[in-house]
Amino acid sequence: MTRPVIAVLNGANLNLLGERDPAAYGRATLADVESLCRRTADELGYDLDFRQTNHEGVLVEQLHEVRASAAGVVLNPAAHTHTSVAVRDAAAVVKGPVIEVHLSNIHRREPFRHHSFISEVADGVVAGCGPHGYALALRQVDHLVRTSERSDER
Ligand code: DHK
Repeated sequence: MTRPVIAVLNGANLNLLGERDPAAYGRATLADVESLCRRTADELGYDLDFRQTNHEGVLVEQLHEVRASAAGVVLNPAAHTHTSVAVRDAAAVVKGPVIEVHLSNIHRREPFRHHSFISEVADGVVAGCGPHGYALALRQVDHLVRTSERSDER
């Protein structure tokens, strides 16, 4: 029997997790984050579609690709969070719940990281919880899928 899929999409520079600015992002690698997501999704009864790109347009296309097929999306837009109306508009057309994740607490960092174009169209935001934030986001996607508590007003 096929299981529903949760897509976890990661933006620019997250391929360098573990070596880039560990004070902000910690020592876990993207492979570590993927393993945690895979375990969590499996426990919740989902298959996982985990991706990373350094290109804004590719992230837009990935959101289009999963918009109707995924039960929900966990999105760490990374730097595109603070710059991209295109990623915001693509996140807005995803049918299932979208939870925005940041490893770091963007509100405790430089002022340019305080604004997110994505939050306005996300069903929830997790920031500052490190890799565990992805597991929290997956649980919230599952919760929203099961209870259909999300607003359809975005
Ligand atoms: C990751 C990045 O690469 C930054 O550009 C964002 C985000 C924060 C994170 O905390 O996961 O500002």
